[in-house]
Amino acid sequence: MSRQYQVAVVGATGAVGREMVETLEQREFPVEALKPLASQRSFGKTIEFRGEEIPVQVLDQDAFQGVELALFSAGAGVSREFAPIAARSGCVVVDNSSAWRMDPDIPLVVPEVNPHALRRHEGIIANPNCSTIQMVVALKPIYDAAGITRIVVSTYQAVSGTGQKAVDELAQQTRALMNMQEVELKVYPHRIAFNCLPHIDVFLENDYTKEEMKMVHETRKIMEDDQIMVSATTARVPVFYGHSEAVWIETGEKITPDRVRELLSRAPGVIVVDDPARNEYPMAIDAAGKDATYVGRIREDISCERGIVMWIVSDNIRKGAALNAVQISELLIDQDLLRVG
Ligand code: NAP
Ligand code: 3JN
Repeated sequence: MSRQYQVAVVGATGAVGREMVETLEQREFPVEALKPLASQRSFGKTIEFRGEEIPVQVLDQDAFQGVELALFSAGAGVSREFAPIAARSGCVVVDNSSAWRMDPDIPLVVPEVNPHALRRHEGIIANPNCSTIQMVVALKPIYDAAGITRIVVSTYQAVSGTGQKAVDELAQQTRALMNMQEVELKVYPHRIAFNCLPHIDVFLENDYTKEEMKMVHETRKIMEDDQIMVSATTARVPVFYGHSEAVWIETGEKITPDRVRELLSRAPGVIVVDDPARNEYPMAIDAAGKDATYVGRIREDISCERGIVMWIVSDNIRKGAALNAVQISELLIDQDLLRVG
């Protein structure tokens, strides 16, 4: 019988936390006992795991005693406070927030791209932002074959990236508008139904948003190349699940669209859907609930000699968050790294 582990999920009642619990179950992760943790608000709630209702426990300083692996998705503030406490008690943390991503001592990992970075972990491993993950999964094979000097990306992000309350807001506003009623604005500063907001996270001094700058910094760290120029525009669209991205790259050496298709068709975690003559290209409605990153509309950029353009789609809550965290955890076991120190 192979080894089983004591696993905690911090933020287990949230959109990402619930998906983490489901992913652990679906992938038959060797969980001996699951400890769902959340805030005082969730006291009395239960989380279903392998057909059992497990009581949610309130997160506190002692919550990690005896826990070997903790998947965090309760926001950056909680991660900043509790991830070091967990690591000090001997538990390995895979953190889904932005709290530790850019710390030079903490690995920022996408298993298909930089699994080797896990080797230097000291108890905390960061999971990148969803928009970054799907982009680097698709770009890494091209980077390895031809180099990438510049990336320009525009995202079309689903409301589930903002959590369950935003999913409810899009549904409510859509219903209201179809029934000639007033819409309520609670989560976003403007109506999201039948609209498109060029605004994700807060605006920064350079007029980009924080989400856009996360894509810049995280891409460079994961690809281990500070020279890649990246510019992002991130937009929220009225889609429930699945982020789409129009990605333009300039390569170091010339590469043809056929060669890109060939590389991506055998790349881990990627499915090429690229037959425009049959109206076949990746779409959020097809990616929702799936594990893969879908790539299509691969073509030569007519404005640049070494440019390639493509369309990349993935489920933001799965590969963009929960699945990537569970895949990191699986690698930790495979490489005998599920230990601190
Ligand atoms: P959500 O649906 O609002 O869930 C938040 C979860 O955190 C809930 O379980 C909540 O518990 C818990 N929580 C909040 N404050 C807490 C506290 N002080 N102590 C303990 N638990 C607390 O949000 P979500 O969409 O799942 O996202 C959660 C976090 O995941 C985000 O803030 C972000 O850092 C990260 N995230 C990352 C990505 C990515 O791109 N990789 C994507 C989405 C989210 P209660 O139910 O008890 O309030
Ligand atoms: O908006 C999206 O589609 C992704 C959202 C990610 C997110 C939401 C709230 C806080 C993050 C993140 O993962 O970067 C954070 C955060 O941890 O800063």
